[in-house]
Amino acid sequence: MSRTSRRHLLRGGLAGLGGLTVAARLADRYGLLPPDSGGLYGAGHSFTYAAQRLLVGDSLAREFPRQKISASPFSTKGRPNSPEFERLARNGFAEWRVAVGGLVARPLSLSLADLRSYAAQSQITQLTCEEGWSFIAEWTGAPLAEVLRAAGILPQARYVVYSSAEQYWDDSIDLAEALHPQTLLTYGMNGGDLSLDHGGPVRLRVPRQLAYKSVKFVNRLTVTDTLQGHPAGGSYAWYAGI
Ligand SMILES: Nc1nc2c(c(=O)[nH]1)N[C@H]1C(S)=C(S)[C@@H](COP(=O)(O)O)O[C@H]1N2
Ligand SMILES: [Mo]
Repeated sequence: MSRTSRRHLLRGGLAGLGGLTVAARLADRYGLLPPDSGGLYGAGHSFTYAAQRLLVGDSLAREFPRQKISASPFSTKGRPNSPEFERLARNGFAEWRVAVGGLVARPLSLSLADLRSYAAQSQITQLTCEEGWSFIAEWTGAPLAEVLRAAGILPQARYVVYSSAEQYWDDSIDLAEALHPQTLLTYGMNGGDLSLDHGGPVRLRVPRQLAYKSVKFVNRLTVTDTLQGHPAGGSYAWYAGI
Protein backbone atom coordinates (compact mmCIF):
# COMPACT_ATOMS: atom_id res chain seq x y z
CA MET A 1 0.00 0.00 0.00
CA SER A 2 1.37 3.43 -0.86
CA ARG A 3 1.82 6.07 1.77
CA THR A 4 -1.01 8.18 0.31
CA SER A 5 -3.47 5.32 0.19
CA ARG A 6 -2.49 4.40 3.76
CA ARG A 7 -3.26 7.92 4.86
CA HIS A 8 -6.44 7.88 2.84
CA LEU A 9 -7.53 4.64 4.45
CA LEU A 10 -6.75 6.05 7.88
CA ARG A 11 -8.54 9.35 7.44
CA GLY A 12 -11.45 8.22 5.32
CA GLY A 13 -11.73 4.73 6.76
CA LEU A 14 -10.52 3.77 10.18
CA ALA A 15 -10.64 7.23 11.72
CA GLY A 16 -13.73 8.54 9.95
CA LEU A 17 -16.03 5.57 10.27
CA GLY A 18 -15.58 5.38 13.98
CA GLY A 19 -17.16 2.10 15.03
CA LEU A 20 -14.63 -0.50 16.09
CA THR A 21 -16.48 -3.30 14.32
CA VAL A 22 -16.24 -1.36 11.10
CA ALA A 23 -12.54 -0.85 11.76
CA ALA A 24 -12.14 -4.57 12.33
CA ARG A 25 -13.91 -5.31 9.05
CA LEU A 26 -11.70 -2.86 7.21
CA ALA A 27 -8.67 -4.32 8.91
CA ASP A 28 -9.69 -7.78 7.73
CA ARG A 29 -10.07 -6.55 4.16
CA TYR A 30 -6.60 -5.02 4.18
CA GLY A 31 -4.95 -8.01 5.86
CA LEU A 32 -4.49 -6.18 9.14
CA LEU A 33 -6.29 -8.56 11.49
CA PRO A 34 -4.18 -9.87 14.36
CA PRO A 35 -4.53 -13.64 14.79
CA ASP A 36 -6.10 -13.41 18.27
CA SER A 37 -8.73 -10.88 17.21
CA GLY A 38 -11.77 -12.96 18.20
CA GLY A 39 -13.61 -12.69 21.49
CA LEU A 40 -14.77 -9.91 23.76
CA TYR A 41 -11.96 -7.43 23.19
CA GLY A 42 -11.41 -8.53 19.61
CA ALA A 43 -12.55 -5.45 17.74
CA GLY A 44 -10.62 -3.01 19.91
CA HIS A 45 -7.50 -5.10 19.70
CA SER A 46 -7.88 -5.35 15.92
CA PHE A 47 -8.14 -1.59 15.77
CA THR A 48 -4.89 -1.15 17.71
CA TYR A 49 -3.04 -3.59 15.45
CA ALA A 50 -4.48 -2.13 12.24
CA ALA A 51 -3.90 1.48 13.29
CA GLN A 52 -0.34 0.76 14.39
CA ARG A 53 0.53 -1.27 11.32
CA LEU A 54 -0.75 1.61 9.15
CA LEU A 55 0.72 4.47 11.17
CA VAL A 56 3.91 2.84 12.38
CA GLY A 57 4.71 0.83 9.26
CA ASP A 58 8.44 0.22 9.20
CA SER A 59 9.25 2.96 11.71
CA LEU A 60 11.96 2.45 14.31
CA ALA A 61 11.70 1.96 18.05
CA ARG A 62 13.20 4.95 19.83
CA GLU A 63 16.94 4.67 20.44
CA PHE A 64 18.64 6.52 23.31
CA PRO A 65 22.05 8.08 23.85
CA ARG A 66 24.55 6.08 25.89
CA GLN A 67 24.11 8.29 29.01
CA LYS A 68 20.51 7.09 29.28
CA ILE A 69 21.47 3.46 29.89
CA SER A 70 19.92 2.42 33.23
CA ALA A 71 22.40 1.94 36.06
CA SER A 72 20.56 -1.02 37.63
CA PRO A 73 18.23 -2.69 35.16
CA PHE A 74 15.44 -4.60 36.87
CA SER A 75 15.11 -8.31 36.22
CA THR A 76 12.28 -10.72 36.91
CA LYS A 77 15.09 -13.25 37.53
CA GLY A 78 13.26 -16.36 36.31
CA ARG A 79 15.38 -19.33 35.19
CA PRO A 80 14.70 -22.45 33.20
CA ASN A 81 14.25 -24.97 35.97
CA SER A 82 15.85 -28.02 34.38
CA PRO A 83 19.00 -30.11 34.87
CA GLU A 84 19.63 -29.79 31.14
CA PHE A 85 19.79 -25.98 31.37
CA GLU A 86 22.15 -26.21 34.35
CA ARG A 87 24.39 -28.59 32.43
CA LEU A 88 24.49 -26.21 29.44
CA ALA A 89 25.22 -23.25 31.74
CA ARG A 90 28.11 -25.07 33.46
CA ASN A 91 29.54 -25.58 29.98
CA GLY A 92 29.44 -21.86 29.22
CA PHE A 93 26.60 -22.58 26.78
CA ALA A 94 29.08 -24.02 24.26
CA GLU A 95 26.36 -26.56 23.40
CA TRP A 96 23.48 -24.06 23.31
CA ARG A 97 21.65 -24.21 20.00
CA VAL A 98 18.92 -22.12 18.44
CA ALA A 99 17.00 -24.36 16.04
CA VAL A 100 15.46 -22.59 13.04
CA GLY A 101 12.81 -24.66 11.27
CA GLY A 102 9.31 -24.75 9.87
CA LEU A 103 8.72 -23.08 6.50
CA VAL A 104 12.37 -22.65 5.58
CA ALA A 105 14.47 -24.07 2.76
CA ARG A 106 17.46 -24.82 5.02
CA PRO A 107 16.75 -25.63 8.69
CA LEU A 108 19.54 -24.34 10.93
CA SER A 109 20.98 -25.23 14.31
CA LEU A 110 22.90 -22.17 15.48
CA SER A 111 25.53 -22.12 18.20
CA LEU A 112 26.51 -18.88 19.94
CA ALA A 113 29.57 -18.78 17.68
CA ASP A 114 27.28 -19.11 14.64
CA LEU A 115 25.13 -16.23 15.92
CA ARG A 116 28.23 -14.12 16.46
CA SER A 117 29.32 -14.77 12.89
CA TYR A 118 26.46 -12.60 11.59
CA ALA A 119 27.25 -8.86 11.40
CA ALA A 120 26.49 -7.75 14.97
CA GLN A 121 23.88 -5.06 15.48
CA SER A 122 23.58 -2.93 18.64
CA GLN A 123 20.74 -0.75 19.83
CA ILE A 124 20.09 1.29 22.97
CA THR A 125 16.38 0.78 23.56
CA GLN A 126 13.90 0.60 26.40
CA LEU A 127 12.47 -2.66 27.69
CA THR A 128 8.96 -1.86 28.87
CA CYS A 129 7.04 -4.24 31.14
CA GLU A 130 3.25 -4.25 30.92
CA GLU A 131 3.23 -3.70 34.70
CA GLY A 132 4.64 -0.20 34.33
CA TRP A 133 8.39 -0.45 34.90
CA SER A 134 11.10 -0.20 32.28
CA PHE A 135 14.82 0.14 31.75
CA ILE A 136 17.13 1.23 28.98
CA ALA A 137 20.01 -0.98 27.88
CA GLU A 138 22.30 -1.59 24.97
CA TRP A 139 21.41 -4.87 23.28
CA THR A 140 23.71 -6.65 20.84
CA GLY A 141 22.92 -9.53 18.55
CA ALA A 142 22.24 -10.88 15.10
CA PRO A 143 19.36 -9.33 13.17
CA LEU A 144 16.59 -11.95 13.00
CA ALA A 145 16.12 -10.94 9.34
CA GLU A 146 19.65 -12.13 8.54
CA VAL A 147 19.12 -15.46 10.27
CA LEU A 148 15.84 -15.95 8.40
CA ARG A 149 17.53 -15.02 5.14
CA ALA A 150 20.19 -17.67 5.78
CA ALA A 151 17.47 -20.23 6.47
CA GLY A 152 15.55 -19.17 3.35
CA ILE A 153 11.96 -18.51 4.40
CA LEU A 154 9.41 -19.96 1.98
CA PRO A 155 6.90 -17.69 0.19
CA GLN A 156 3.91 -18.82 2.29
CA ALA A 157 5.63 -17.81 5.57
CA ARG A 158 3.65 -15.33 7.71
CA TYR A 159 4.78 -15.73 11.33
CA VAL A 160 7.78 -16.65 13.41
CA VAL A 161 6.97 -18.66 16.54
CA TYR A 162 9.72 -18.67 19.17
CA SER A 163 10.26 -20.94 22.14
CA SER A 164 12.15 -20.67 25.42
CA ALA A 165 14.04 -23.24 27.46
CA GLU A 166 11.93 -21.88 30.33
CA GLN A 167 8.31 -22.79 30.99
CA TYR A 168 6.87 -19.89 29.02
CA TRP A 169 4.32 -19.73 26.26
CA ASP A 170 5.57 -20.03 22.69
CA ASP A 171 5.22 -16.48 21.48
CA SER A 172 5.14 -15.25 17.89
CA ILE A 173 5.44 -12.19 15.68
CA ASP A 174 4.34 -11.49 12.15
CA LEU A 175 6.84 -11.30 9.32
CA ALA A 176 6.86 -7.48 9.33
CA GLU A 177 8.13 -7.56 12.92
CA ALA A 178 10.48 -10.51 12.31
CA LEU A 179 12.17 -8.80 9.35
CA HIS A 180 12.31 -5.40 11.06
CA PRO A 181 15.94 -4.24 11.39
CA GLN A 182 15.67 -3.73 15.18
CA THR A 183 14.42 -7.25 15.90
CA LEU A 184 17.52 -9.07 17.14
CA LEU A 185 18.57 -12.45 18.46
CA THR A 186 20.62 -10.93 21.27
CA TYR A 187 23.56 -12.48 23.09
CA GLY A 188 25.03 -9.26 24.55
CA MET A 189 23.84 -6.49 26.86
CA ASN A 190 25.64 -3.31 27.93
CA GLY A 191 28.90 -4.46 26.36
CA GLY A 192 29.11 -7.89 28.02
CA ASP A 193 27.52 -11.29 27.51
CA LEU A 194 23.78 -11.35 28.10
CA SER A 195 23.41 -12.47 31.73
CA LEU A 196 21.07 -15.21 32.91
CA ASP A 197 19.01 -12.54 34.69
CA HIS A 198 18.22 -10.98 31.33
CA GLY A 199 17.66 -14.20 29.42
CA GLY A 200 21.13 -15.31 28.37
CA PRO A 201 22.56 -16.90 26.44
CA VAL A 202 20.04 -15.83 23.78
CA ARG A 203 17.01 -13.58 23.96
CA LEU A 204 14.78 -12.38 21.14
CA ARG A 205 14.59 -8.61 21.42
CA VAL A 206 11.43 -7.07 19.90
CA PRO A 207 11.86 -3.42 20.88
CA ARG A 208 8.67 -2.11 19.23
CA GLN A 209 6.50 -4.24 21.51
CA LEU A 210 6.07 -4.76 25.26
CA ALA A 211 8.72 -6.72 27.17
CA TYR A 212 6.76 -9.96 27.33
CA LYS A 213 7.37 -10.36 23.57
CA SER A 214 11.15 -10.25 24.26
CA VAL A 215 11.37 -13.87 25.31
CA LYS A 216 14.41 -15.01 27.31
CA PHE A 217 16.40 -18.26 26.87
CA VAL A 218 15.28 -18.69 23.26
CA ASN A 219 16.24 -22.02 21.73
CA ARG A 220 13.84 -22.53 18.83
CA LEU A 221 12.34 -20.49 15.99
CA THR A 222 9.60 -21.94 13.81
CA VAL A 223 8.43 -20.20 10.65
CA THR A 224 4.71 -20.82 10.01
CA ASP A 225 1.86 -19.70 7.77
CA THR A 226 -0.65 -19.80 10.63
CA LEU A 227 -0.81 -19.47 14.40
CA GLN A 228 -3.34 -22.29 14.66
CA GLY A 229 -1.90 -24.68 17.22
CA HIS A 230 0.51 -22.04 18.51
CA PRO A 231 -1.31 -20.33 21.38
CA ALA A 232 0.65 -17.20 22.30
CA GLY A 233 0.68 -14.61 25.00
CA GLY A 234 -1.34 -16.38 27.67
CA SER A 235 -3.91 -13.78 28.75
CA TYR A 236 -1.85 -10.97 27.15
CA ALA A 237 -2.57 -9.42 23.77
CA TRP A 238 -0.65 -11.03 20.91
CA TYR A 239 0.15 -7.64 19.40
CA ALA A 240 1.79 -5.45 22.04
CA GLY A 241 2.96 -2.41 20.06
CA ILE A 242 4.23 0.53 22.07
N1 LIG B 1 11.50 -16.88 29.12
C1 LIG B 1 10.92 -15.79 29.63
N2 LIG B 1 10.96 -14.63 28.96
C2 LIG B 1 10.36 -13.51 29.48
C3 LIG B 1 9.65 -13.57 30.70
C4 LIG B 1 9.64 -14.83 31.41
O1 LIG B 1 9.09 -14.96 32.50
N3 LIG B 1 10.28 -15.91 30.84
N4 LIG B 1 8.99 -12.47 31.19
C5 LIG B 1 8.71 -11.39 30.24
C6 LIG B 1 8.32 -10.17 30.92
S1 LIG B 1 6.68 -10.02 31.37
C7 LIG B 1 9.21 -9.16 31.18
S2 LIG B 1 8.72 -7.71 31.89
C8 LIG B 1 10.62 -9.30 30.79
C9 LIG B 1 11.56 -9.06 31.97
O2 LIG B 1 12.86 -8.97 31.47
P1 LIG B 1 14.07 -8.73 32.46
O3 LIG B 1 14.08 -9.84 33.46
O4 LIG B 1 15.28 -8.67 31.59
O5 LIG B 1 13.82 -7.41 33.14
O6 LIG B 1 10.93 -10.55 30.20
C10 LIG B 1 9.93 -11.11 29.37
N5 LIG B 1 10.43 -12.33 28.79
MO1 LIG C 1 6.47 -7.87 32.06
